[in-house]
Amino acid sequence: MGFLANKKALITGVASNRSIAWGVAQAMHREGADLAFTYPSDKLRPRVEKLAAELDSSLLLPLDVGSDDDFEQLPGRLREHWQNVDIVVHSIAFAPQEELKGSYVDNTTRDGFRLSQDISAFSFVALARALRPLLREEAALVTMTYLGSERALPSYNVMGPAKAALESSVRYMAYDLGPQGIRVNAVSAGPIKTLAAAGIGSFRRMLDYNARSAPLQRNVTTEEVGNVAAFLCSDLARGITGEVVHVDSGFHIVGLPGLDAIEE
Ligand code: NAD
Ligand code: 0WE
Repeated sequence: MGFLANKKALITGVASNRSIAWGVAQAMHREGADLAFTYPSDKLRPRVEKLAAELDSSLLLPLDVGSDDDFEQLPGRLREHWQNVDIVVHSIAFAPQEELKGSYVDNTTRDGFRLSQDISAFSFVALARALRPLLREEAALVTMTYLGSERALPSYNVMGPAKAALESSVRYMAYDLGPQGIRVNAVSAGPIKTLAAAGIGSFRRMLDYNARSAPLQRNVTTEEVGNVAAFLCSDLARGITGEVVHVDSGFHIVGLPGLDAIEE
């Protein structure tokens, strides 16, 4: 029996079979969880529906995290099918494409800053609040973050402060929900070529630099990220909350990469 047997997991952020959320869903399904999925628009529903079916799920709920109305309706819609939820996966980020290039100081607008904080950081606490009445005792929430919250990197720009806010929010959510036995954690994934990475200039070069510099000398997969997210949401991780676990081949611990790696 899998380590998530008899658990019910709500998964956000599946856009394709390359999505990190898809890796998480696969791992959770493998470990015995029942899955429900959210989709951000009617246009994207069929894609999510098809993928959900591959993991024996037909429970689909609309959720554009920019919509207060969707958040208000989410618990009622979920309750039509499930009495409660054990696991919530948040795997959503957005910033305007024009702000993910060039100078952070010159290119960051008030609207872009607000939007990235709203969709990428506020949405996690909003999701927790909306689902709070359905959360089982000992429920677990997990979100996806990136090293750009802790370090300055080229082009990540306005997403850096958004991920910093998300990680801080993880700690405040853990602090707040801990007394009820509810845990909140984040996985800081290394770079992976997903749709959210598709539009980024020189992403290929970033992937190569990461692979060459990291102790494991390779990039991570959505399967590896998914396994850690599944672990964090399982009873195996009962003692872990408010944590940010790096799944990045060790890239974040390196001070200076092996000189062979950067001089090749
Ligand atoms: P992805 O494009 O597959 O997933 C991003 C998801 O965000 C999509 O499913 C999209 O529908 C959803 N989304 C955007 N705006 C939304 C809205 N208003 N309402 C609801 N959903 C919305 O890309 P991904 O790389 O799997 O990204 C998932 C998460 O992983 C993000 O938080 C991202 O920051 C994080 N992450 C990605 C990487 C990477 O290199 N790919 C690394 C570390 C962390
Ligand atoms: O968090 C992310 C991606 C976030 C993201 C990506 C996009 C592209 C399309 C947020 N908003 C948008 N908006 C769009 O219009 N990652 C960790 C992947 C990523 O994105 C980068 C990276 C890495 C790594 C952007 C610049 C530099 C590195």
